[in-house]
Amino acid sequence: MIEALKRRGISPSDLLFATLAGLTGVAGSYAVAGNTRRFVVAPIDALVVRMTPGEIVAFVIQNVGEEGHLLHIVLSFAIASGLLGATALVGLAAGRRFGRSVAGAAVAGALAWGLAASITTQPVLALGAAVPVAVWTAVGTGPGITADPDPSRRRSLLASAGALAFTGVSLAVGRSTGDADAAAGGTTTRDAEVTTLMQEAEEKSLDISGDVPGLVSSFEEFYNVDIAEFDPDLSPDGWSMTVTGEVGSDVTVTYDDLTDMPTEHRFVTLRCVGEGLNGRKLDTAVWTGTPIAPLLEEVDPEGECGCVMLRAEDDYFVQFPVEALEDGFLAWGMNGRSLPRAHGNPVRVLVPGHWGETNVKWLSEIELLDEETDGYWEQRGWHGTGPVNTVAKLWSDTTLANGRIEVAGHAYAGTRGIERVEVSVDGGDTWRDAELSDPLPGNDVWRQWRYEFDPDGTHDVVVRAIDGEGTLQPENRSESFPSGATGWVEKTIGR
Ligand SMILES: Nc1nc2c(c(=O)[nH]1)N[C@H]1C(S)=C(S)[C@@H](COP(=O)(O)O)O[C@H]1N2
Ligand SMILES: [Mo]
Repeated sequence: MIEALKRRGISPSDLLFATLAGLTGVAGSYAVAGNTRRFVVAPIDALVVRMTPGEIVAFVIQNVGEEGHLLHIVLSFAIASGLLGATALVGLAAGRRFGRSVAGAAVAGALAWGLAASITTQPVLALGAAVPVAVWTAVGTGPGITADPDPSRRRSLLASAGALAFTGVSLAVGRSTGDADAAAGGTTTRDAEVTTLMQEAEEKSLDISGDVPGLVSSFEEFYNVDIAEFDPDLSPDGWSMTVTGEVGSDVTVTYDDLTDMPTEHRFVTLRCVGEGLNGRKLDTAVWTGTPIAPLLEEVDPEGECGCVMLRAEDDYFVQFPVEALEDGFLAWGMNGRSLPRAHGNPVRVLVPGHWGETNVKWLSEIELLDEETDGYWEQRGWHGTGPVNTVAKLWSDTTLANGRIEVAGHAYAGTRGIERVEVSVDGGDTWRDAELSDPLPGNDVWRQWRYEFDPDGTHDVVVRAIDGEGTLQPENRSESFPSGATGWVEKTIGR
């Protein structure tokens, strides 16, 4: 293979410097753009996500879980550094041809800049990728190139060490660049009403000894599911959303228009259809926003199928019956702060009682359709646009100081509500009522449950919920794919 490359005029040293240029180019881009969509890897990652076949996505979610993100990020990183490295290869050849390293650096830098700028549409930030590529190309064709096409060992070592150091520094700089509000909450907008609601949730939380989250999940606790690795980084000022498609007339609303509408604060629980039966992708927040219904009335929907497609800035899309939006909510606040980037800043949709996937983040468009079409997850085999399944989680078992065992968790049934949670400590032969937290206001909120018993050897503990319509949670067990996990959570406990 080295022979084949040599015939094309590419030496091992060229490969080394192209690799270093590719690596530092990606690092430089990260330093200036941070963990945002302006980083060269981000749009490539989005493309990889879009092009990965559904069977592979489903397989990865079930067998690899959250770490699955690593797979596409590594691939996207390799593609980005490979492309930038290729521009360095051209530069190295040009440098040698003209006998001047400056010429080579200029060619590589210009190509790398054009590449990064067209991938990210950020001409200025693209310099972050182009400059390191130019520098390492120059070093690779440094003084003496005409006499000796292979730079000395010493120079190669120095260049490699320099590239590593540069990458390290870039990582540190990039981490602080774009990430500030990604995971944590945005600016404080907490008003008295939200404070009161958060207090109410605090007071209604059961006194549980085990490790069970309270009735409101903090920003750190709240689960996160994104199709891409890089969340859109939008500002409320530039944001607008259009209601379009089969409507009398399109309506576009800006952030200011939206926040001028009647404001409400609601407890809403989200649950991901992809989570395991006793999984933790189930959380609750106090959301601040405005009802969607008045906006829909304004456009006068006239689509044949009575269905709607929601679209987002990360190219996510989901389709479901427009009816579901009638109680829907457009939220711009979470737990008294502006929506964090990770949860859809500036505006997300909340659809009461429906699986998490319908709760579109970074909303950009509501399109009334004439015909049903699959959404992002439906194209990949999931059925997660309808109401959630009822579930009672068994999230903790603790031996108390008095020797009794406490079991506890949350129960959720969407808009049906939770009426009762029953616990069996003998594998399902006999059942007792668990203690339940007082219901929070709202029609789409979980409840905590807790149960204490005297241990006697090993116990097969089973837990099941009865929803607000009196329906018992189905016992039959099924995996999350494709319609959400079902069954009673069961755990062997005893010491
Ligand atoms: N734009 C957009 N919206 C999205 C998603 C996404 O990847 N992109 N993921 C969906 C899924 S599958 C779930 S479960 C919820 C998760 O919301 P959270 O990350 O705020 O917990 O958002 C939904 N909305
Ligand atoms: Mo989800």
